[in-house]
Amino acid sequence: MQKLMPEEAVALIQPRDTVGIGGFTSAGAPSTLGSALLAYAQQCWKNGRPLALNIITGASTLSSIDGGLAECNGIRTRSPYQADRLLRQKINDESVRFWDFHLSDFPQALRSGIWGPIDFALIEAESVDLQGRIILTSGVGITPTLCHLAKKIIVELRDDSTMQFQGIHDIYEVRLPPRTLPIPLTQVAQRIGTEYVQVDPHKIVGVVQGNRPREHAILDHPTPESNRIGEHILRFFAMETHLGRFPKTLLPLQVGVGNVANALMQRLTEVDGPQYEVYSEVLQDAIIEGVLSGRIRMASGGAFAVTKSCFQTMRTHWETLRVKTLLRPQEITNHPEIIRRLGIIAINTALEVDLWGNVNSTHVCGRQMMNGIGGSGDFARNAYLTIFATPSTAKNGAISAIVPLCSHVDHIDHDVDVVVTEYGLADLRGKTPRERAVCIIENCAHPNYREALQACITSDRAHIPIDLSQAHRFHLNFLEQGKML
Ligand code: 0RQ
Repeated sequence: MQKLMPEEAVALIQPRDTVGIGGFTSAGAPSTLGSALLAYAQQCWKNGRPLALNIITGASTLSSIDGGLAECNGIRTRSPYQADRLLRQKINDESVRFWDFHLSDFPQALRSGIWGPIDFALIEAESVDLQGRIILTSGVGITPTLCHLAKKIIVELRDDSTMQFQGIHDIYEVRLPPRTLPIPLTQVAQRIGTEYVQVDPHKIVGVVQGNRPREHAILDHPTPESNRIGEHILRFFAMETHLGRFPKTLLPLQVGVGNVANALMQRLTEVDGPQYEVYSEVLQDAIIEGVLSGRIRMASGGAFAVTKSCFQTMRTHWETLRVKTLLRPQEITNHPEIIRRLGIIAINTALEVDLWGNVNSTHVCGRQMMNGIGGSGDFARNAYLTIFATPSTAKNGAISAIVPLCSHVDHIDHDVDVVVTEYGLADLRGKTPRERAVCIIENCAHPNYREALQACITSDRAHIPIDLSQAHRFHLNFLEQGKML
């Protein structure tokens, strides 16, 4: 296999190529190749020949790719998810084409050919042998699918003597219909695949030595609001267990991305209680802490999306972690069949929730893309119990997260069981739309917005008794005056 310098490797890429980046978030993404690709894209831009690539990933990726390439017209099309401020701006001014996609479904979409040929896969690996067996690192995402579909593969080798990833992965690929088979995963800790990704070694056109520092997640400290949200969920879990609707050991938990989700998980892990399991998309800091404290028996995810300090902790306790954690492709971490079979309790974060239980996770005021639906839809539709959490207001109270009618809907009322803010928890199960609205206003809305929300419910007889003339009043106020009331 040919050894290349990073700049030689990325110079193989041509304008308008479709390039897949391995890993999931920045975990397991090839940071040395990312920096070299950015320098190459900047040069192309200066020469009046922007790269304008079609970039596909598992989820969000390196800032050199999403933010960096976006700045120098290096991205023409992007899918399935991103979380970068600058790229978000380009998507919203329509200079980057963005296809927002359920993460579990994205590998199948690639296999189906809808994206056309994939020219390059850029991946990070711990090792690759002459038979084409690749051991990945801290994130999997769509890497196995990319490796199978891409015409050419460039591997960035990152061998870390204090943290050997071999053995942590469970690589299993789903076939295209009509050859699809049941996925034989019935337990969180079960292995159904291989430790490595098998590729045709002839497709590996270059191997680069990784020398750039890893990019790590940045998380804020828990806020009083997120702690209170955690308390409400804990009380709810205790009650459901007392009523015999949850087993004493809970059901496997999935917890979404971001600050609120991490803070919630931290709260769940701090308090005493039985051991439980995690079957999630990303393993953030609080999950690693839970595994190390013994509260979490087993954690299965797609990536270690952790902060720098947590990564250091992982190094110290790697021998414990390597037997209590597993990394799988996103097609498996988020697969509807498995989520339904394992009976996952899914906790995700919303931008806004309406009085009827619909949830908007993606579009501010129904127009401006935030990040994308990610895996939230995979879990929300198929979980045993679906919880959406959000602080009751955003932007110093100018925005209410509880609105009369969502300005965009990602998760429909039928998929949402519980809504929770720092004020309380609304259990929507078995309630009519009118009962739901009252329950959400009384338990979740910020007191400053309760009266205005109440005024949006009409006394006219209707299954969904919304006053349509008020449906988007909050959003229109925000667009006109910068505040919802
Ligand atoms: O803005 O960044 O300018 O301060 O949105 O809000 O409260 O910090 O919340 O980091 O948890 O993200 C839904 C975006 C929440 C995320 C969302 C503004 C707010 C702030 C961030 P600033 P917070 P979080 C997969 C799980 C979709 C994908 C998903 C997300 C910024 O969770 O992208 O769920 N979810 N994947 O001020 C305008 C509103 C707002 C608002 C908040 N109503 N209007 N702005 N903000 N509410 C499954 C897994 O297993 C991982």
